[in-house]
Amino acid sequence: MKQTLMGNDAIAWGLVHANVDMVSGYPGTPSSEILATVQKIKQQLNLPIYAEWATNEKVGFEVAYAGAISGKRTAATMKQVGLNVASDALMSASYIGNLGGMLLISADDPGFHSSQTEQDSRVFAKFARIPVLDPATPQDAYDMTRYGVELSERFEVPVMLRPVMRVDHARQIIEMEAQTHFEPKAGQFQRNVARWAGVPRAGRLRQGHEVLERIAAIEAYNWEHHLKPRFDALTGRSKLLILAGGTGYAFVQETLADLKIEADVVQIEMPYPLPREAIVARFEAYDHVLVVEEPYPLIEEDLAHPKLYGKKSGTMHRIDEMKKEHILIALQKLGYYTGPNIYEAPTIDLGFEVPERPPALCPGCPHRDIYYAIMKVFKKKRSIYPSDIGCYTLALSQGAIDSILCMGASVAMASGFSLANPDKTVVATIGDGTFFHSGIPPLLNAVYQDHRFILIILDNSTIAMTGRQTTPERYAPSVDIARIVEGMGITCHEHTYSHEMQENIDFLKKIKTIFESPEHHGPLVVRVRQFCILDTERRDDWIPNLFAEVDPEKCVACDHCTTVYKCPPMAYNAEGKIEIDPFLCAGCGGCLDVVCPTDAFQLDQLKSSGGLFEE
Ligand SMILES: Cc1ncc(C[n+]2csc(CCOP(=O)(O)OP(=O)(O)O)c2C)c(N)n1
Ligand code: SF4
Ligand code: SF4
Repeated sequence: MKQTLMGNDAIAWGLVHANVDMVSGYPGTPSSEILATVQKIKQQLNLPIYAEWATNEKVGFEVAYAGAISGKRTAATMKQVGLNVASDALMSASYIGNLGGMLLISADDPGFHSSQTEQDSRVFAKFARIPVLDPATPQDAYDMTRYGVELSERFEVPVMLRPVMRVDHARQIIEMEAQTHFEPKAGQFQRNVARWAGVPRAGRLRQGHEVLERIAAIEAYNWEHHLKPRFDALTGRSKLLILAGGTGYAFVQETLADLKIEADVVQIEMPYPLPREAIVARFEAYDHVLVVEEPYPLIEEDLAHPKLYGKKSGTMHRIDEMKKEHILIALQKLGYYTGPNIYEAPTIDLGFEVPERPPALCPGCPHRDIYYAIMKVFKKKRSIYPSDIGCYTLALSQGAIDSILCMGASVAMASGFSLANPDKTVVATIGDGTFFHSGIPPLLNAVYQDHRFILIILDNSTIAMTGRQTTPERYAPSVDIARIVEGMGITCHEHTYSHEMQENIDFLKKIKTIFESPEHHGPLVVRVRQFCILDTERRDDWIPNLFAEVDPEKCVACDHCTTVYKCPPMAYNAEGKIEIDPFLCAGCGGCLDVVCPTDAFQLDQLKSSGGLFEE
């Protein structure tokens, strides 16, 4: 059956068609749609699948891994930086192995589209000594998902599927199973303490030898089943051989066709483990071997050969994502193409400058108001603002954030900043999703070591940034951030976001007084209950439908609202004064008081009474 699918949907269908009935993951672009689509398929076809968001990637991996140890077919999904979090479990899982097939799906993001690093999950697979499959297209992603589960079962080790963003989010007409005959395996844990609970040194040393034997066997399998048939099919008509992994394979084919160049091309479907000797023996017939892969030079480093050209040799780009222009330039450098750069983007003179539009918080997002209030109460000169990863990271453009590292780091960095800068007030911010993910251990650390800072938990009861996935608190009301904090023996100061800015400011002034009082010591935690404007389940309970407009007589174009408050509907008109775009304004009313020094924001009576939309 043919079906147009996005890569992540293809992976989800691949899991279902591989009879995977336990999928556990943590959201993160570009991987998030995989688990969400499994959830949809489960509902549509009424399938008995466990498909749930875990509290973080390590937890997600471990849930799936225990299922695979019990003989079930399972999968864990995450983005590449999530694999850092799950890596502790992965490293040991590779020693111990599994019985049922387990697919670890780690989606990479070459080009940093929505990630803080460009790291290469294939390198992690090599580090853990597990095989990795690198799809070039959504069709590959579907096929390799099914194949990866089988491979994992055959060799009793987790197998990694490493799609990149251009595979996750590309759409393609896919050939897939027309019918879903879902036949999951029953879980049957077989007690085997020596295997499942092997301890150093005796148990793990033996398993270490098994890891080496297993990876050697997979290497040989890679040659027999993947690489040898591809090398045997080459024409040998060109002196150039191209080894292409992931999207590189698709880009190479298009580039060669565009430039009308003949070359032998081998797709490297499993970039680790590679049978080096067998591969380099095939280099004899060629003058040059170009490696096209992303983002790191993994294949190039593993094959290390004088005829090899790629990122390390400076022939291919070193950073940023794959594009045809990079391959054209490499072909020029190697002397196989002497024509013009047909991919160079033309410069078009529009006659005006297109203003930059950096990512911004949504109109009406409460994060904006809380950051504005923080800056009003805890003045920049006397404060340090460590923050975290979530929608609120976008408050960077308000000047309300001084540091971002990785999920959960705001809390431990607040500890570090407070120790290193005792003359400053450290005001850290973190979302509820990130607090559950990895914010709790550093807070425990700060409590028992008595580190002095303020932590503001921005609790919108969702993981907004990656598509509003669930947080534990949302669907399990017994999970209460305040009680978690109080369980550490400290008070959780509660505030409910108000569209009246002065109320937010007054609350934080009280917090400042408590924090500065001689009796206070250690971390002071605040939980601000708020909402996400895209959260349709809760939005109407929060939005007061107070739409704003600007009194042109009062606006002095001081820039305060466009630089410190920064709500997207606020823009300059032809007279250089601020106007509010009525179609962008969300009616949150947040800007009506305090924000404008000349009080130019006022209620748009017509729109606020619904008049603008009446017949
Ligand atoms: C280790 C890791 N996993 C996943 C992500 C993807 N990610 C970015 S922000 C975020 C969570 C944001 O949720 P929350 O802290 O509740 O803030 P909100 O977006 O709701 O304001 C996630 C999962 C990441 N950056 N790093
Ligand atoms: S998606 Fe929600 S939390 Fe994120 S910026 Fe928009 S309103 Fe704020
Ligand atoms: S009322 Fe003001 S703060 Fe709220 S969305 Fe409209 S312009 Fe932005």
